Amino acid sequence: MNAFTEKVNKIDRRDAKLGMAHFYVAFIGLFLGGMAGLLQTLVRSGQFTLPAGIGYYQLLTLHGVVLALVMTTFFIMGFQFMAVSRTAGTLTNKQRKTAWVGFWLMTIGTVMAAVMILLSEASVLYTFYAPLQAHALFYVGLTLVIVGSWTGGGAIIMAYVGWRKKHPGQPSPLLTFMALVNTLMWIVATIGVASTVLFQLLPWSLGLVERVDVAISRTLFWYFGHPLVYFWLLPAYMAWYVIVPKIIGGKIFSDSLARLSFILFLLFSIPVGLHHQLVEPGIDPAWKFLQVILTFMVIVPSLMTAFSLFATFETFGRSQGATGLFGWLKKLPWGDARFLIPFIGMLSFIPGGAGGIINASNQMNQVVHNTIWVTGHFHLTVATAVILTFFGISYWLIPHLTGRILTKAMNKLAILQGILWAIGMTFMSGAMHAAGLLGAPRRSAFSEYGGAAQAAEWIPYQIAQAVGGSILFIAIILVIYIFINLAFFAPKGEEEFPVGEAANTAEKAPMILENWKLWLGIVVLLIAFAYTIPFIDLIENAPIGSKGYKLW
Ligand code: HEM
Ligand SMILES: [Cu+2]
Repeated sequence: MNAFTEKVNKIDRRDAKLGMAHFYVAFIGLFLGGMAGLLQTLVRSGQFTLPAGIGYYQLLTLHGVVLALVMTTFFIMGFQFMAVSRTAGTLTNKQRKTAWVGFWLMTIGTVMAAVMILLSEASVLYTFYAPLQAHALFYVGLTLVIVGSWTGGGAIIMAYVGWRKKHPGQPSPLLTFMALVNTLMWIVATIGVASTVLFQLLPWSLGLVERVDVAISRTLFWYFGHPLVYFWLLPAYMAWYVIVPKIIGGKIFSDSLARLSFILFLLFSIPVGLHHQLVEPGIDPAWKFLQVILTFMVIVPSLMTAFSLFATFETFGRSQGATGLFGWLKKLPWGDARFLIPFIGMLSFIPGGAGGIINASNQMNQVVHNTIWVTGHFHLTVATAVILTFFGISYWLIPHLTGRILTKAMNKLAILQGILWAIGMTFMSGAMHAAGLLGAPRRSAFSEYGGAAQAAEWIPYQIAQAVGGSILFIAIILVIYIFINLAFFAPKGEEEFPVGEAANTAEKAPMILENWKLWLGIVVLLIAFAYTIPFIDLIENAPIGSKGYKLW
């Protein structure tokens, strides 16, 4: 590599600062949320009671909000800015300023929401379902987080448009394309949650209106809540499709296939929220059925992804002389944390995805609905597949941004960290799945339910969850230690920002994949098709609504 490309491949210092600001917040959130998670498992084991008047729901709200809403959003925005800066070029001053405005809006909003939770004014869980009613400042805080993410999203859109103007007729760089798709999906999805917060929950908690329509509020929440999980997942897919191939020394299986799968996620992740409301009265089963069918469409790009990734691994192994059915597995760089940790994430997505198909199936959903099985499911998907991939990204991206390197010793520690996480999650999530099948409810502190025999069956699994939670907390301490090392103390040097190339460089991605009028048009049509009549039904048959409740 010559000096010129070296220089081009390094992220500009001003952009690096923007990235690091996001990662500081994300890792502080990880630590606080992880501590809450540990305490939850201890409470649920029956061996521990919370001190100082902390409520279980207060703790659980903190855990859900800080990890699922805040830590993920900050990490993702930071990573996407860096991916765009690396592949479409340094942000312009205007773009960077916009991104900073977004960062500060999100940070102020986060602090407001967190303070309200800590003051015990907002123990409404991260789904903030009405008729539970939080302090208005909690809703204002969440609104600022969303508006901030739109502002940051605006910077990504500007960077994309700028690149396209300078390179007419050319497909955009793959990572930039992917960051753009995720941004567009996020903006369309968050319109739902912003609507319920601004038009329903906020006026209601301010006392401007007395009652709220619960079913409409939940439907708007889940219009957002399902694509939210794809907002978490697609950045992990960016790493799996584009970064991991480069780390192992291989090639991206197909650039066009990767783009097509992202477009399919854009189309099919939004008009499916009713699969979270399968037991909700007031929505005609026909529409639930339709949205379940649309949900299953997402299996197509998921399997395309699995196929591409393993094709990359096998092709690489065989190029290194591997023979036999599985000989290529031996050629993969198992000692490299940047590969191993996201790889464990990919593996956990296999049972995670299978569980998702169960949850989305009407009949099986009746068995697992509101049990702790569901919690087990999303700790496999977001808290393992996605988060391990984020750790894997951090282990090269943080030093890249701070001008340091991941030393051999830190790499070893990182591997230990990833393996501990996987073991802890296997205990915790496995026990959650099992207890859920035995009927144990989610979102519940310890109870013997008046000595009921069924509740006694859950206790061994709750103890296993606490064992898993404790192992996970050790892994959190390790990841924070490594983060601090990479941010402040590791030796100076150049850590690579790996970006893969397609196996077939002659293949030019079809320009129709960048026709946003077309794709966003289809998105709008699908949403209108899936949601218009259910919404008309909900409005026409609206009950008088509910007053607010504070049950804590
Ligand atoms: C130290 C690691 C972790 C531990 C020990 C842990 C533990 C737990 C436990 C025990 C619950 C369920 C409590 C209940 O339903 O009563 C829970 C819920 C939850 N966790 Fe975690 N967790 C961890 C990491 C994560 C991560 C990394 C994320 C997200 C990225 C996450 C997201 C959630 C969410 C969204 C809930 C649901 C909250 C609700 O039902 O309102 N957790 N966690
Ligand atoms: Cu969903």
